[in-house]
Amino acid sequence: MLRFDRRLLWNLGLLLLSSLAAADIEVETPRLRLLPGDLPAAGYFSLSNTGDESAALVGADSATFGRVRMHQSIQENGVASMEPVPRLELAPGETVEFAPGGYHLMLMERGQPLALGDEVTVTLEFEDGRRTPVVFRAVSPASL
Ligand SMILES: [Cu+2]
Repeated sequence: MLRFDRRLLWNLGLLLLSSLAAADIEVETPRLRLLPGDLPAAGYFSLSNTGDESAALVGADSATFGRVRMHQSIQENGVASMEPVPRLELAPGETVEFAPGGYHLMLMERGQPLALGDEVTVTLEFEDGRRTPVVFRAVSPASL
C-alpha cells in the first residue's frame, strides 16, 4: 500500500506554493537594444501581472552591466528626455510595455563587449522581494 510521509507532503505543498507565486509575473519578448561602444543599452519587454494581487517592479540589475535603471521617455515642449522611474505598479491582469518612446531599462557601464545575438541575464526586482531573472537577447536598433 502507498503511504505518504508527512514531510514529503509538506515539501510538495511548498513546491506548489512557490511555483504558484512565481507564475503570476510574465515577461515576453525581452530584447536589448545595443548601441556601439560604451553607449547605454536599452532593455525592452512586455511585463504582465497574471496574479490576483498587485505587483510593483522596483528595479533591475545585471552582472553584465555596472548600473541598470528604470526610465521613462517623455516629450515636453517638443523636447525628448527621460526621467527615472523608482516604482512601477501593475494591477492584477495589467500588462505594461517597455518599448521605444516609453518605459525602458537603461543598462550602463557594460563590463564586457557585446555582439548582436548575445544573451544577457537581467534580474527584475519586485517590491515583495521577488527576483525574476530574464534572458535578454541583444538586437540592433534597426530591428525595433
Ligand atoms: Cu533611459
